Amino acid sequence: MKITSAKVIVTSPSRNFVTLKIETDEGIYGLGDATLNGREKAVVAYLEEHCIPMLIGRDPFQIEDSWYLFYRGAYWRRGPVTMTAVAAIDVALWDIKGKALNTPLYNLIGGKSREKVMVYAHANGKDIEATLGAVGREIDKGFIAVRAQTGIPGIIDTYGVPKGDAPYEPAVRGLAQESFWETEKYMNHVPKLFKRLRETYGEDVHLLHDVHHRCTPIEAARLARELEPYHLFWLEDAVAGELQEGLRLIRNHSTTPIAIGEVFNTIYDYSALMVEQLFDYIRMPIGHGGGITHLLKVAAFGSVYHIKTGFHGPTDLSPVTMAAALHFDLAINNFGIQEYMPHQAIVNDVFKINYKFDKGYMIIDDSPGLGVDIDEAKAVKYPYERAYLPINRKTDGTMFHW
Ligand code: CS2
Ligand code: MG
Repeated sequence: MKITSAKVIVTSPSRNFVTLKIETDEGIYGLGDATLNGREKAVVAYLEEHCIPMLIGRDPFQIEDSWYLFYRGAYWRRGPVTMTAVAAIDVALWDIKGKALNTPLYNLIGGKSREKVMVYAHANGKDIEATLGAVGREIDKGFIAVRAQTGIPGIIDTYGVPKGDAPYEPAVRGLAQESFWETEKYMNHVPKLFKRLRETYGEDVHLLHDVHHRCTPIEAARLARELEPYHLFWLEDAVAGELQEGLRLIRNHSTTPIAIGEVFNTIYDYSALMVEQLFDYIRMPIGHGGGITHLLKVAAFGSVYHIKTGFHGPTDLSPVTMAAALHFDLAINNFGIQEYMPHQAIVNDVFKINYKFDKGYMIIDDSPGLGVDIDEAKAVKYPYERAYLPINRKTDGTMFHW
């Protein structure tokens, strides 16, 4: 079998998505998600100008060699743009192989270790009372794990809490919007939310929270320790991931489980943290972390240190990444949990999906390969529009982490 062509499909049903389609001389094609929220066109150019010419004529079954061709062969390695492009190629090749061998992708990576995948929902509200109600609604839908984010008194808008009733899509069309932040107000308020959540819903529901890179290590250590009585499933992105040793401070002060790495893109972002056991859940998604081939290595390395997966799964990763994640989550032993933010219904006009939510878990069918597809004719109906993620400043104007 030979790769005969490849194309990048950019479409925007509710938000921008970038999909790589690799076609072969046997009529089988594979899909990869190349969406990088707010930087979509950078990945399009990287794929079209620098990757696709090297793909033509290759044997799609040579997945390992292709991975190293596009990693080591790039010379300029790592980074979100490069590794999202590598991921899209990798997942598309696994999709082709599954279709060619007429078997679902999970069978190519060890077969099922479980029948279904535990997922967590997003619940948010403008204040604690609204967030309590939102968590209750997700529990009523059947979720057994819920991430809770709340507005903070004195802060106009904060990460994870949409303005008004529109579904939460952080990237907005037009130029980047500014929000303003005060860590102190946030730190003093969040423990009150989780105290109320445990008082209201008891101990059984898994509760998660995303700090979204906004604490210093010592602030994160204090927050993690103050949340200990509420037994969080995890505290996510407590500090900006660049300062790897910052996680040592959190670990020294608290037993609250730590998740990190949705903005990571290779094992090298994780390896030192794993060896020192400074975190508990791998957030790096298949769509940004070099694909299935690389995440298999990352998850295996993590398993030595009792680290589990907890893949990023927001609406800014396409259904192609969600399907790839679910196959991966079904197969590996050290699976932890999967983030599941349902895409808006209009997305299903373009992407045909083979997975569904069922009482707190996701189930994916046994279609060969990934099992998802894209309708190119429908994709054309939704033209790309540049969108920016917000930027975040301290209230004195200092540029901060969003
Ligand atoms: C968040 C994301 O889901 C999460 O954990 O961190 O929503 C993140 O803000 C977006 O993926 C950014 O595009
Ligand atoms: Mg996050």
